[in-house]
Amino acid sequence: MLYSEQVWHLSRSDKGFARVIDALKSIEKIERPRALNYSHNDLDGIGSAIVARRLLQRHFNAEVVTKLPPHFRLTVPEVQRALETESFDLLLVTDKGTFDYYDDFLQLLPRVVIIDHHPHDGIPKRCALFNPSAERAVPSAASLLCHMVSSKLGVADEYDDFAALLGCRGDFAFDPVQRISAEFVGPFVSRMRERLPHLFESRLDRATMFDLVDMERTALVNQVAEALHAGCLAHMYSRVDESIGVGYGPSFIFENLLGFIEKRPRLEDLRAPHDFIDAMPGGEVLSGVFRHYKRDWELLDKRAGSAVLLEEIGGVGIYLMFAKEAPAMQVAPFPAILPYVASTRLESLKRESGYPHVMVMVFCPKDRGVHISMRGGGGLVNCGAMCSELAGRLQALYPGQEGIGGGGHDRAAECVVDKPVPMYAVMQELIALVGEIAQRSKVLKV
Ligand SMILES: [Mn+2]
Repeated sequence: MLYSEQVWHLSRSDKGFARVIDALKSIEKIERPRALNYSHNDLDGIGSAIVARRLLQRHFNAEVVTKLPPHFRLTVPEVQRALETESFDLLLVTDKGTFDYYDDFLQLLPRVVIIDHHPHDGIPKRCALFNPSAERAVPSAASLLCHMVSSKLGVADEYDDFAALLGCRGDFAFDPVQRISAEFVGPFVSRMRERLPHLFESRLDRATMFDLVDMERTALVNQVAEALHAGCLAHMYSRVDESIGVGYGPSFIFENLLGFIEKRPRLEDLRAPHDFIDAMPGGEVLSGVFRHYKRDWELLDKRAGSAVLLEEIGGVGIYLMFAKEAPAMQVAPFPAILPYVASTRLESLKRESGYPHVMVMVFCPKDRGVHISMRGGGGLVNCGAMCSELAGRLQALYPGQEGIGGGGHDRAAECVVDKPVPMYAVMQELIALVGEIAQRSKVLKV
């Protein structure tokens, strides 16, 4: 199917898509509408914010305020605070989950539009929601969903294409070297491969965080996306290197991408990662951050060398990795670098162990407590379910204790347990949980 056909088909078959288009069109009658966009602070969220901003500005002559807060779910008090000093005609929430209480924003503003690709946590009924992944697992990226809306309205141009492609890359929705794509993003990725083939060509170079199978090769789109991912950590590196001086990495990358687009570079002429970085207004700072990041990656690559096989659950080898994050990432409440390094181990552990699938559980002591990341599982052992079960058990053991939470996707999830819960208690519960699930799966097999 062609991408244009997919968008046309969705606009007819997906009620949420049609509602989002209608809700956006309703600001057409306002002369200079004002829109407030909250987006996720990762690469996909930034791609979404860029496509959304350009759509609102160019098609609706809107004034857009973009916010990329550090936490995932948007809360009512947060929006209330933003509305204390300014008023808006539209609230657009992109790549920030699907929660039923998002309907409550309608008490604050006349129009609320949600564009998201996470499994829902209660479906909002009154605001306009476009989320093809809400009810069943449809891997995609929010920046592509924004691009679909922009395409339907006839606005998306080559720079929106580029921003959406980076978002899809950031969320692991396709792999240019292995030439595979999640089904939903397939038509878009094929179109991009035709238009900008040099971004997809496999090249012999340092493997990036996105090169999970073949460690000898990468592609330009992976290299650029990795530099931008590193840039999102710029504020963490500012704490250890004063010369960086970035207050908040995600906003830094958002502004740099907008500045890049403003110069209207010919994308087909940019042939190396540095052609992109140098074309950004903060290119020099980004280069410095990227150097820190690559050094840290090497350090963590060594630390991640010692994964031990804990158990086998239904044919999936469960590995435990005990390692610290890079020094500058000690205070990060989010998966910074180590979990991505762990992902690059899945393929070699699979080969070594002979299991058809493996899962890596990263046990990472940080200044604030313990951060556990789970990766892999081959769709047989669910990372998100395990992380939320572990968090639930620890919450029951330490009632009233704040800072315990866990959940995520099928093949990538997090569990964070803040101090004063002792590290041994977290380890004990984790091991007990793996033991129980293994036991259960053996009983079921018999
Ligand atoms: Mn996303």
